[in-house]
Amino acid sequence: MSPLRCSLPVGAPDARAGPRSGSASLLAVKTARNDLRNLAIIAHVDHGKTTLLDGLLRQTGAIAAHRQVVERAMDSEDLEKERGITIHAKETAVEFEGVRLHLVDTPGHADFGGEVERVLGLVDSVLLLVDAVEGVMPQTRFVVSKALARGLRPLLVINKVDRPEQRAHAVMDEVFELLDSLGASEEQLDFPVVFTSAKHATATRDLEVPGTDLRPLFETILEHAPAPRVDENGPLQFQAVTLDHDPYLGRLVIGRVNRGRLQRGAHVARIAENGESESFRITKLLGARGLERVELDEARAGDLAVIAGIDSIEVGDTLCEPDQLDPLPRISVDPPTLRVHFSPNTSPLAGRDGRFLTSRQIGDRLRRETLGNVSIRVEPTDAPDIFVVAGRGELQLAVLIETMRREGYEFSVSRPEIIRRQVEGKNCEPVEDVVVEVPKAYTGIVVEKLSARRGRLESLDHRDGSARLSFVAPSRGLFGYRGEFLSDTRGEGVMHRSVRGYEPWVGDLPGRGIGAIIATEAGRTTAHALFNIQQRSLLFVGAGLAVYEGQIVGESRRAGDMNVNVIRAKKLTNVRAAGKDEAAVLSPPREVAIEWGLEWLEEDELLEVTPAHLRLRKRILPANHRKRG
Ligand SMILES: Nc1nc2c(ncn2[C@@H]2O[C@H](COP(=O)(O)OP(=O)(O)OP(=O)(O)O)[C@@H](O)[C@H]2O)c(=O)[nH]1
Ligand SMILES: [Mg+2]
Repeated sequence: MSPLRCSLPVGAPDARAGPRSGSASLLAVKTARNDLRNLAIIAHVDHGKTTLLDGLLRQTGAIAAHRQVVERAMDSEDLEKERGITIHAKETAVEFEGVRLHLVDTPGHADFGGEVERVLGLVDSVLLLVDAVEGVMPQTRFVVSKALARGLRPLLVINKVDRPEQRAHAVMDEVFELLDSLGASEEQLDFPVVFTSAKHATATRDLEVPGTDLRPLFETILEHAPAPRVDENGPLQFQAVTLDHDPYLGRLVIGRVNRGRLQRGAHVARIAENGESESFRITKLLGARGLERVELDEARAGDLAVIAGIDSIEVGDTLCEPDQLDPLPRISVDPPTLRVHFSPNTSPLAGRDGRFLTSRQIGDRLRRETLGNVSIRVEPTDAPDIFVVAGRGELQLAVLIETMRREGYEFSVSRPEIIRRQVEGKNCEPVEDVVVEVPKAYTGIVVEKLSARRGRLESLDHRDGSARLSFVAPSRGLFGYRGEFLSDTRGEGVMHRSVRGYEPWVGDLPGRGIGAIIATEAGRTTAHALFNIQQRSLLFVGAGLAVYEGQIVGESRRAGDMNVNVIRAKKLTNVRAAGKDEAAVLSPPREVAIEWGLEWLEEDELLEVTPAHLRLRKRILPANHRKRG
């Protein structure tokens, strides 16, 4: 066993602590904006960040008390509502006793970690939320390491204390240990603690005294979150951190005034990534107030502000006065760990429901994505119609794929592959913290499967009837495991993953192990043909569906691909005894979903994406060509 790590932890301290430096500020007089606090809410997925914001908005009247129950009001995007998770960081502002609090909600899922990293540049402290039952989880570690690297002091919020199984005091210790292990300073270790039930919108500083509203949390923020210390009178410096879109105002650029004042009507210069600058006039300036945005005449240093109507500003750009160019360092986030290839859809069913099909349209759309999404990278390849798209995980790529298909794009996506890096001269690959919670009886199977995938068991705790296992495993070894895990644990297991860093490449790992069932002819599937095949396989298609030669219609129960005719009709002589019965006993097919499909694919296969369909296929469609290949 060699726990040796060519350690490049994801949370390695960032020498560039925050984008709030800048040469001209050396002589500046900084004063505290006591009327303002800027905070990000950070946590592992589902620990209750967005729900807590509902409570804060409601208590300050930003969500009217009489309004119907809104749940997770800040999760305003369609995909966020559908999946019940936050995907993009968003800011809001509430007033409490004359102080304006800018609060930035962040996603807790590891794949969207880049969103957390970039918005930490907007704030002066963080509310670290930890679930009173789950405690410290992999993404807690990630977000804490990023906050510490920026010198931010967390305010600890232990949430969900209404749950009967809560173990808030033990969780406090876990957080202390985490901070300590990540090298927190004395000041950072001396964090204040508030216990909340975001669901009931209550907070208390003393668990023995139940909370009645969120006032104790507001008070803790005013007491412990530092006011921005800024130079309000120096020359303007504003950095664009995120983008948004408003149906009326168009593209919105959200950022922080680092120095000076940003005024409506002012002429400013934008400094782009290549160092070039261009001037324009600020025509629309806004600020968040609750769930709305209001027009402003001026935003002062320390304020988070929104600029509308200027299409050229990109994330990371600095706005300055035209005669005082002083760009802030660009925003840097951890590099992507995973890449896939996007290419035009070449299946025989291509172009039936999409509007944007060409490699040029796909390439343009992907490049547009990178302008707003700092953790996605797009590169051309030697082949003119294939693009490499690199990101932080299958879910992040799946969200991009789903967004594009809803916009009318068609394309194919290859199997994800991990991105290796040279670390200290060694060939390394991304490894992840994997925390698994399962009923005790399933401990054995989980250890067996993850060990085969080169996971290292780091700890095993029993709590009541369940076991909590922590592994470190190569990202590569985890492809395709989620589905297996859910079936191994009869749907009762929970698994959390978060990239931890890089370790030496562990060599080849076993592939999928099961074969694909491949259609040999184009046509419509018949119940009769499928019925015969389903004995030996798990089908991905139902009866009466258009298929083509080379399309993957199911998964075999054993290794090795199998070519089958799925459009075969029943012999005429048997017609009377036929079809209906077979259709009735066809098991429902497994629906092809994006993340699952990406994990399922082998190298010689593709996921075909259209607005209306997701299909799996062989890269080479004719069976006889494949054999020879
Ligand atoms: N019992 C209980 N459940 C809560 C509490 N706060 C949040 N929840 C539930 O936890 C789930 C996740 O809540 P969210 O607010 O979406 O969590 P989040 O941290 O914003 O999640 P991501 O943005 O996806 O990382 C929801 O089902 C909430 O209803 C709480 O205080 N008590
Ligand atoms: Mg959320």
